[in-house]
Amino acid sequence: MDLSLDIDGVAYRPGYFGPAQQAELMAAVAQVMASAPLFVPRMPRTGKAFSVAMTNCGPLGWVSDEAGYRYQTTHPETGDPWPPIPDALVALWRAVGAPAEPEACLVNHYHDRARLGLHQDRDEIDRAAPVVSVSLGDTAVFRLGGTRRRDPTRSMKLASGDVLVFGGPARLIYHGIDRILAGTSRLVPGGGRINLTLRRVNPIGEGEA
Ligand code: MD6
Ligand code: FE
Repeated sequence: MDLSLDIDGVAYRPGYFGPAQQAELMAAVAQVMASAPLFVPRMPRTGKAFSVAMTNCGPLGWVSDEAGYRYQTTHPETGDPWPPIPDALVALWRAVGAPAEPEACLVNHYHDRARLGLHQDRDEIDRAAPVVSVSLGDTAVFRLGGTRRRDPTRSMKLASGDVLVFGGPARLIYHGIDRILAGTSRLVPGGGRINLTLRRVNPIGEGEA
């Protein structure tokens, strides 16, 4: 399936990964979570817990706590380096035609009542590369806005196997998760939804593994 960005910088490819590929991805992500356990990020300053639990794979991982948002090379609780990004996700990133290898893959886990407020992905220094997202498990109600917080938003559903890419003019659009439609999939052990987002953090040629 073609992954080139639409004119507005978004590529939405429902069902990009079929059921068998989703099961393989889920097994690879379970391995990631076994070596880098899910943790609960906290809001900068207030320390309020996110409703989403997360981990990372790749040379860098995104973390958030009282000290702020940042990318770092180690897990905040175990102190270990993040495990490698599963091959199928690196292949997806390459299929998008991104100019350099991915440096971070965020793994977000949503239980039934978890949500993620409207945000921009702007903690990366290199924003020339797109952000590539894969959804697994329960369907999410996703909110997609514009590059300004006050821009109108629309709602769409992200189901297991769907791929969403934000690049070019859409790289900094506001987006979030309104809610999870519990019980819509049986892919994730114990239920819920997992979202994987692949990113480039540093400009090409810097921080190269
Ligand atoms: C989620 N996704 O789907 C959250 N960010 O659970 C994101 O925050 C996201 O899907 C950047 C690009 C695509 C995304
Ligand atoms: Fe995001």
